[in-house]
Amino acid sequence: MSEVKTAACPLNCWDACGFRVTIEHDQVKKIEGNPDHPITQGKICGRGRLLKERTNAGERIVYPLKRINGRLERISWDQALDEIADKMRDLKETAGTTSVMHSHDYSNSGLLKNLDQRFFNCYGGVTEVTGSLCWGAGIAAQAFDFGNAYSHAPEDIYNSRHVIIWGRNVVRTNIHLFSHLKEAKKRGISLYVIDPIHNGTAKMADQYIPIKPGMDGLLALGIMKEITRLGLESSTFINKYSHGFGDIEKLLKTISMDEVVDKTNVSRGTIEELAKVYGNGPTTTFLGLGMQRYANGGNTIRTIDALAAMSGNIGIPGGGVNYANLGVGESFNKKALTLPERKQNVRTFTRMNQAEQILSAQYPAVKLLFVTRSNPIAQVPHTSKIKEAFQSIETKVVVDQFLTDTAEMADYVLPCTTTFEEEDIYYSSMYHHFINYGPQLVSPRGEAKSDLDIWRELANRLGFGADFNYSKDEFLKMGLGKLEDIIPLEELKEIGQFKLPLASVPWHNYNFQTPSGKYEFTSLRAEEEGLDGQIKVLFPVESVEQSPELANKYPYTLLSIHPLRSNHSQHYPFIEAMQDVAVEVSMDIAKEKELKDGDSVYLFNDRGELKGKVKVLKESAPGVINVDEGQWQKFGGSVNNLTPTGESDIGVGSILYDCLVNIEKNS
Ligand SMILES: Nc1nc2c(c(=O)[nH]1)N[C@H]1C(S)=C(S)[C@@H](COP(=O)(O)OP(=O)(O)OC[C@H]3O[C@@H](n4cnc5c(=O)[nH]c(N)nc54)[C@H](O)[C@@H]3O)O[C@H]1N2
Ligand SMILES: Nc1nc2c(c(=O)[nH]1)N[C@H]1C(S)=C(S)[C@@H](COP(=O)(O)OP(=O)(O)OC[C@H]3O[C@@H](n4cnc5c(=O)[nH]c(N)nc54)[C@H](O)[C@@H]3O)O[C@H]1N2
Ligand code: SF4
Ligand SMILES: [Mo]
Repeated sequence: MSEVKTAACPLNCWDACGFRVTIEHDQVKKIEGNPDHPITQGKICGRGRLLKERTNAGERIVYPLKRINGRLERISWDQALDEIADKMRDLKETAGTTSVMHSHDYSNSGLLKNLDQRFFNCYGGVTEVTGSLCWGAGIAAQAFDFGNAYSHAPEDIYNSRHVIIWGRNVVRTNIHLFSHLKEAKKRGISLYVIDPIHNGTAKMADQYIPIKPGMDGLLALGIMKEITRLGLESSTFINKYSHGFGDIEKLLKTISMDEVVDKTNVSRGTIEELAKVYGNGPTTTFLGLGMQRYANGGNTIRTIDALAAMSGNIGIPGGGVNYANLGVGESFNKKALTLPERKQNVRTFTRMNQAEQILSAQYPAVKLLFVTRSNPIAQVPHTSKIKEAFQSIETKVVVDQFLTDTAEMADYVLPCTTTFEEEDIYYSSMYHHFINYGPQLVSPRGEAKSDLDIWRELANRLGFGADFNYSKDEFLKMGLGKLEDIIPLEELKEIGQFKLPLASVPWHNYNFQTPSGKYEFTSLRAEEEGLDGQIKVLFPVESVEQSPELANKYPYTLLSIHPLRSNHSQHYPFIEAMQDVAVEVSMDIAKEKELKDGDSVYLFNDRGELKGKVKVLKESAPGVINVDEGQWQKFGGSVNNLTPTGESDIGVGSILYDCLVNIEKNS
């Protein structure tokens, strides 16, 4: 007998889809888009569908493993949990709780996944990772400018005259926005794509603008200068609702249009056209995360925000700078789940720099590492460093479903359930306003346990079992907090998804969450934090402008964008065509190095090297190479062998794309 149930996608993604899952004999048979989910409308991507393989695959880890004589061998849960709890108890007494480190990310967007932090906080507080490989610089930028990062409701796009896709790979990463772009085009709304790589979205654009990596801030300044020359700025917005525009005017005086053209790879004519596009709105901008993964990333986003603001595109239907939708995550009561007040000690390392910090930590040294919801060996920059750091830790515990590059290094691997084997509420603070409910649909494979049950059993052994003595429903209600007043858990379970009551046009009342209550071209909050609140001209750290000698040795910019068919490292094992390193190179590099499709090459810089096969990019900015992120060691290795561990100017973000390399043919 087969049954079709409503469920939700747990993957870290803009779209947070609703599913219809066919179950037969306690097995997942088919995953489709939920036609009744207002955003999903029956359409999902291959990553969602492959969650079936991720549940049913033979390669799944379904028993606890322990390294014995160098090999990972099956042991019982009792043995694994007893030994880990003994170690934690011992460390608490001898070295202090911060000798335990928790390295995690957000691969599963379930609300209950936050309970890992409850566990470590109740234990007494550990060494935590902070900052973001993903979007930190942009979040900080929008916090300075608007006071928060909110997006317009998806359907507001039809109020726009022009749409700018700026560094977002929509066709790959945000497929439901792509559907809206197609419809918007049909309705005569014009579409511009600004990206170093001519991606699938660019194919559909009225104009594709191949910007040089990391130069978007300078381009935005050029457009603002042109807007003021044409008198297209919004004096109402500037005078009534903003603070600090004088500083922008001063800065624009110092900008030479020739320099803008030269450094951005964007022509004078295109800059004028973009000035008219912003000046004759409503114009909506969809920012991706690509252009803020640079040392100047925060300043870049702030400059683009300023462009949209001074041209009067903020707070109006059809306008906005859509980057993130933090209102979604803020709607939950996460503190009730994580109990931050329970930690007595804490030490923080950054996600980017955890390797260096582990290696230099002394008081106390890191003795026990927990990795959950992440695969740092593949996803964190500078692979050789992070490997060296993890190797230096006595005991490593990895909670995962598969034997990833990180799990391969573990002393204990604890098998966790997949999304269809557990119940949760799923959401993404990136695009739309819906939250989704996902019920447990099948029994856990083998002996896999949910993350929550693992924490619960360890807590019982460590003497704070009472903090986990709640049912799943009680935890879900705790996390829903005030939301329960408008959407009781039972009702959410029944309807499957719920639209949060968030503004469809953020800042429509011009009440910004900044210190002045206005839009801040110069940020008072930044000044309060002891930073210079002004927007500037800043360049990537690995660029001709900032590091001419390095650029001489390593003349090309290496991007490492998100793969089409995998969510980061999660789907590579199931797609044979992905099990090779593809090195995409711009035409000028191909010409200079005499490269053609299929040639074996290696990329290198001072941090490492990576081998792969060439694919020439037909259209792109010059001097650009791309290798998609997420590749496994056994299929050729992660692009992070080459990437830098530096931090963005603001927001403790990664600078993964601020990376120079050279390339040679394999002899
Ligand atoms: N298929 C797929 N979808 C995903 C994911 C996945 O792994 N696979 N991951 C999800 C997650 S966690 C995230 S954070 C999002 C990310 O979503 P996106 O931001 O759309 O994706 P990225 O791959 O980070 O990069 C976006 C684009 O930035 C461009 N870019 C790079 N440097 C620059 C620059 O200097 N200027 C400009 N203008 N553009 C630049 C790249 O060429 C790329 O087209 O995607 C989510 N969706
Ligand atoms: N070079 C380069 N590196 C990048 C990026 C880039 O653009 N370029 N992008 C960065 C970005 S935006 C992000 S968000 C990060 C993502 O980095 P990660 O989140 O580390 O990447 P994933 O491959 O999604 O790894 C997640 C792991 O979590 C496991 N997992 C899935 N569900 C669960 C669960 O419920 N519980 C537990 N315990 N484990 C689970 C999966 O099996 C997988 O092994 O990568 C960053 N790294
Ligand atoms: S990965 Fe994203 S687009 Fe694909 S099914 Fe999941 S939420 Fe939808
Ligand atoms: Mo991300």
